Amino acid sequence: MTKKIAVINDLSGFGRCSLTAAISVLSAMGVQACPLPTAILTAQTEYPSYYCDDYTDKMEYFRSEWEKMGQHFDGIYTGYVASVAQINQIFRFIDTFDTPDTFLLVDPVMGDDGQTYSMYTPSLLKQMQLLVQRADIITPNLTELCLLTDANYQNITQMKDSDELFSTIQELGQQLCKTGPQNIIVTGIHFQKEDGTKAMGNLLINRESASLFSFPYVSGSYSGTGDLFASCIAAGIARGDSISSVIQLAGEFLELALLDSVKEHVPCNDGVNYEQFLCHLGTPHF
Ligand code: PXL
Repeated sequence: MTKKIAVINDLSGFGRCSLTAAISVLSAMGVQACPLPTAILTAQTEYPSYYCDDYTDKMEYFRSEWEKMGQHFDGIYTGYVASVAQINQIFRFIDTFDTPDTFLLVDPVMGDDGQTYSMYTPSLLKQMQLLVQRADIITPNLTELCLLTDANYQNITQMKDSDELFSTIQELGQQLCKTGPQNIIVTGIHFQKEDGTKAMGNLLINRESASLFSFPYVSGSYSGTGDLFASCIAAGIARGDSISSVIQLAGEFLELALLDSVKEHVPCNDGVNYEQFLCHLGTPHF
């Protein structure tokens, strides 16, 4: 049976992020995406100008209609949220559809590179912290991990010793594991390898241990890469891949897309050239 994931995210015309990323990645990985749009935007919010049609009031229709249909999901996957009201709608959705055989992946989208996105407010963070506690797996970048744990981003990114850096991040992640998700993948950690080369790491943290997946560093902070990564993880879990193998697969997929985007001088707001590499995601990895 084809696995099914409810994807709660916005639809942005430009930026190759949110639902655009999720629907294409899930489909390429053989998983059905059931989109619940939180907003429809002409382009993601980092562009200098965009128009946003907010769907918060429509979210309840999706929940109640899907309940009437008797739908069941193998996974629920949430991404960018524009407001506290949207997170409250997500709680209602989870109360209806998060059964014991459903996993909940929360990508706590709030910022990047030490900066928060324009929708961020302290009350949104509080509500996101509660949502994270309900999740089975979360995929924060380092900025979002620091927000969730009230840690100092500057102090952490200034650490030169990568052992110290990773053990600090592991401790923060395990702090979150105590009250919530069994697995945390901290994405986009910049560090220096022993041979002095720059690298980009994803750290998988659970209550007992942590493991690092490292990839060559590619310059530039592109829109949607976090969404593409989380989408790979959601689809991988649904189709039965091990978490480690799907982190590796997602990292290789993003590396190809990033290298091509740098070569083609793609503007960061446009997101990465990933479409031609979707075919790499097709085979399950156990
Ligand atoms: O990729 C995260 C994201 C998703 N959706 C919208 C955004 C952003 C990041 O800025 O603006 C609308």
